[in-house]
Amino acid sequence: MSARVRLTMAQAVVRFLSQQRSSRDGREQPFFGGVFGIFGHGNVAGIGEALHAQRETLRYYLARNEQAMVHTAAAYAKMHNRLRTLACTSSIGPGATNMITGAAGATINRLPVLLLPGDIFAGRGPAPVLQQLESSQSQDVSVNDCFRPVSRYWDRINRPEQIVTALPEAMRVLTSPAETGAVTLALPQDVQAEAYEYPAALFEPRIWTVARQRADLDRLRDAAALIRASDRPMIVAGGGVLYSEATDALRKFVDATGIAVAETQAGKGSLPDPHPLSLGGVGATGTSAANLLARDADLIIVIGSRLSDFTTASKTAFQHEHVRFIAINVAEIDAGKHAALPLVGDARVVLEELLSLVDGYHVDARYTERVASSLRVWRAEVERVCDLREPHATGAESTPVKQAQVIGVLQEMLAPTDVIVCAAGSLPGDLHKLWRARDPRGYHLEYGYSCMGYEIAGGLGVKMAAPDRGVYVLVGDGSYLMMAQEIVTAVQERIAITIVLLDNAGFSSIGGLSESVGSGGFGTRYRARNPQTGELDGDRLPVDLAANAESLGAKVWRANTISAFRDALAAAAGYAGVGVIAVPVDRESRVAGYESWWDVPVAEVSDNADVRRAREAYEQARRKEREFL
Ligand SMILES: Cc1ncc(C[n+]2csc(CCOP(=O)(O)OP(=O)(O)O)c2C)c(N)n1
Ligand SMILES: [Mg+2]
Repeated sequence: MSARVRLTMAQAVVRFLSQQRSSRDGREQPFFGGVFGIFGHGNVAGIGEALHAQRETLRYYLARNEQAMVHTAAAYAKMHNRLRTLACTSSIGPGATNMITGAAGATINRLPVLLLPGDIFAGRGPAPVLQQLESSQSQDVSVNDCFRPVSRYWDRINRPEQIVTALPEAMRVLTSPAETGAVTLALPQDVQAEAYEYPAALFEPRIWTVARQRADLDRLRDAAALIRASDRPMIVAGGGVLYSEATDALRKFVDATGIAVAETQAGKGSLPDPHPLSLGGVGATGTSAANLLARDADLIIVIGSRLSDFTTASKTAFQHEHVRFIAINVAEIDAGKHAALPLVGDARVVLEELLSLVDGYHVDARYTERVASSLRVWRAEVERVCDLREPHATGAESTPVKQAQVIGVLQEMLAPTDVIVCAAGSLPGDLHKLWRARDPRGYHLEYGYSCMGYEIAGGLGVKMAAPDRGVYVLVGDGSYLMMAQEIVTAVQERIAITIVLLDNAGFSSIGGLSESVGSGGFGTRYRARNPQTGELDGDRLPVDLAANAESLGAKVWRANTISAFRDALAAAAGYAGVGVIAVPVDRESRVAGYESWWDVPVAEVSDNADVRRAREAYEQARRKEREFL
């Protein structure tokens, strides 16, 4: 019999994790950068004991909220192009279910995270235990079943030997570019502590090679023919370009063919700025340059994108009558969207092979001139929107700073390799339009799940993955209030990040949306209940988020003007801890939409005339939605 080693299930899991490595293009690295966790009775004696004993080989990080630690792991994985991640351990019950939102975010964004929620006793003896969900239909149910739809692999370890097959499966999914997402191994608390004679081979170092899959040759030839036959092609670059490290291949492809590139939120930085063919963001929050070209394009080459409604402007972005799609993607589910010619494979190798097949093709001079002139128009618009002149004083109160101006200053002052991190609110749209990403890793947006609360937790993961880069978290007051506690974790770990907190006393984004659907911004302002009206339109709330950040251990700068913001940014850059720059911004100064739309259904019947008008406009706009079959 082969060598065996007697360990608890938890000890075996931790030992296995510490030995896993990933490799791509010959670059090999440990797959797990550590384990984040919060202990409770459901994991302290099992996984907790194992992490304590093995802390030299796998570092434990104490987080403040279980949802946040999954965001941190996802951000870490994204920054590592999915070649590394963190594991997350929680207790049973609420500690476990707190991770579900993070799991959904990771799976939707196709980012590997390993979740190890504690679970109720497999042996059932003392049931029902504290925090146990009881069912009258089955004893084989726990709250951890809620992870199933948000996990790409889900398993419950009811016997210690089950990990011998479960752990390699977990790794296969985590390291598969096509299948990756949240992987959940629910670990019953009694089984965690149970010993078993494991095969020693389970703990040998393992290298998971992340392959660069090549596309079918016939389809490549068909794609080349489509490109050669097209007059107005355009590329939509998504996150897959970045994960595949295909930015050089993309640049070579467009330099040779003259095809312009528009970017999704996840793909921003695919063709780093400046480049004469970089149109910026596309779709609902796209630039006028990208959206006008998209409207008339006869061929869209989609690379590494899920084609979400923000990218396609709810299927209104592409209006050419005979528009066709080619989709390069590792995942079949994405490669087939919009009836695309599917090139299932890795972005980099597929682009390289496609380039050789379109040798000699180049768009005509009219196309090139059109791209250049639309970019001139767009750049002038960005200048106008980000106007950095100090706002004038109006009466007693000075005009508040506009969010676009804050973005303008950041663009001016940040180094190209610095990373901005953001997820929800009005910022993602503004950034998608206005930001010029000068480095493939410099623009970190979680816009698959757009989860309020990702920002600070995500910034932590970004900085852990790229300690040499400056990390700037851009967060609205609403998102800050949902999840600011990871400032404490960053302070604990001596992780230096700068948080730019844009405070507009509520939801500028959803407030604007509410107005556009006729509901007047109802329920989106942070105001006190007004005893006269009974509504939330009373006094400003006596809330001081800067003081809150300070109390959590951050160094705080308050900036009410552009020049104060500049000074604060310069000071924060030299600060070795968590810095927070609090900027009050004008809720009503929004960046417009450009040649685009987003499908948000408006009430079909209403007593409110504004709603009826909005519904009319909605029905009109929806006619542009296309079915690509
Ligand atoms: C967890 C979560 N809840 C609700 C939403 C819906 N939502 C999107 S943006 C937003 C408001 C964000 O407010 P804030 O962070 O202050 O940004 P602002 O809109 O003011 O720019 C809400 C509630 C969301 N994206 N995530
Ligand atoms: Mg706000």
